[in-house]
Amino acid sequence: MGKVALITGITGQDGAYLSEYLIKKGYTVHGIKRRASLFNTDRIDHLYQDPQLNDRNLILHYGDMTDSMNITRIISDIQPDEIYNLAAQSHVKVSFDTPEYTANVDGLGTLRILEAVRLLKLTEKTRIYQASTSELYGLVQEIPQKETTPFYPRSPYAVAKMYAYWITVNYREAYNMFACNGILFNHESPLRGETFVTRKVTRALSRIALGIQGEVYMGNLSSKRDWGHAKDYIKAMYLILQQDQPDDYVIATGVTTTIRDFISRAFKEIGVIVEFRGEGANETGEIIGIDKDLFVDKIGEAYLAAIQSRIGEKVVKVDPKYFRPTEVELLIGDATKARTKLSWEPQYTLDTLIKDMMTSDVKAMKKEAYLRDGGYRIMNYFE
Ligand code: NAP
Ligand code: F7E
Repeated sequence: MGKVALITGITGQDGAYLSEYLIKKGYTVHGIKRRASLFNTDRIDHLYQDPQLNDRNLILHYGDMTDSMNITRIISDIQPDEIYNLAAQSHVKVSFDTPEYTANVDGLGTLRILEAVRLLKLTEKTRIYQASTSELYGLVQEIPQKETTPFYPRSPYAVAKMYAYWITVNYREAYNMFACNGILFNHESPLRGETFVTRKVTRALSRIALGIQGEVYMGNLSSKRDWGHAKDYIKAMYLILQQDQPDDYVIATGVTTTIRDFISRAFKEIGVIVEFRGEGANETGEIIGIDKDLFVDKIGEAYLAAIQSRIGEKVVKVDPKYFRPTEVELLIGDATKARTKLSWEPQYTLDTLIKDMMTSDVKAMKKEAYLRDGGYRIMNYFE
């Protein structure tokens, strides 16, 4: 019989990729979803509809990380072999507005999982993966960051995740539990939440190219992130729980890039050349040229004249409302331990990640443009 996994945060980016990955490996996957006033299972709905995947292998339960009894009951009913604790209020900027809630979900939520496993006497059976984060390094004390680099969290999110990191280590040491931290650096995909910077950019640039958005307002363009693809990173989560001994691992690509450069590369992917000028809140990104063949190939002939008429216009601007009270300026990870001990290797580069995200968002935004125009652009949508 296949293994049983419980994924908290199954409706999020990582939960969606991980659940598909585990079902394909023969797992029965249980997930905790929140009650919402609108449908919130878009990212996993296809798992029910795919005839290749047995829909009985995916079972959803209503729940919330703030509700100890709910979590304990679900774990008691399921008796999982593995728990992947991915649920979190995961937006760093939002954590400054909702610090107590973020601490409750991201910090105490992890304790609730660990304590439920302990009280239910499942410590020998159930392995636990905790979604730790490169945000723990915050004001970095070492470059690049690895498992032994001291933490210096810079947001309520990161401080909550620091509690979760250490309570996971503590339960491992105190109760001999198979509980592990994956210290994952930023990972993105077409399923990334729309308010994280990469997805905000790939959506906005697609809309600008299609003429349905004029410009995009950004925050700090100079911060640097080590971005990988979520499809590569969920494989590391799985590998971490398959080892003989529980341990903590950094998962990263080892390449860091500014937000500014990410925007330039995403524009370049569709044949739009931008140049950045100015500093801080006065910095702007201006269209300085179009690679016609590439633009026609990626976006469509019908949109070419409109984008060419915008050469010389500023399409990226800065709005200080997106600045954070304390910023994490530089992240770059050293995943040597994961590469060596887990044999983990990312398949995607930053350019193939950008290509994947732009292709997906251009397609989605063409559909939006088509619907907005009442079918007028039908030829372009289907080209
Ligand atoms: P995400 O897309 O924001 O997904 C978060 C998930 O948590 C969603 O399913 C969300 O449900 C759920 N959730 C939020 N609050 C909850 C609550 N009170 N009770 C139950 N569920 C709740 O995040 P992600 O990018 O997939 O990241 C997965 C995990 O890895 C998170 O813990 C994140 O902090 C951590 N992490 C992410 C990255 C990254 O770069 N992506 C890097 C390091 C660590 P709804 O769908 O209902 O909102
Ligand atoms: O910001 C800057 C912003 O929100 C990245 C979460 O998954 O990864 C994520 O946290 C950078 C920051 O991700 C905008 O100031 C500029 O320097 O995409 P982000 P994050 O804060 O790194 C870590 C590993 C996690 O664990 C988290 O859960 O981009 N930035 N302009 C902007 N950021 C946003 N969101 N929006 C902007 O307009």
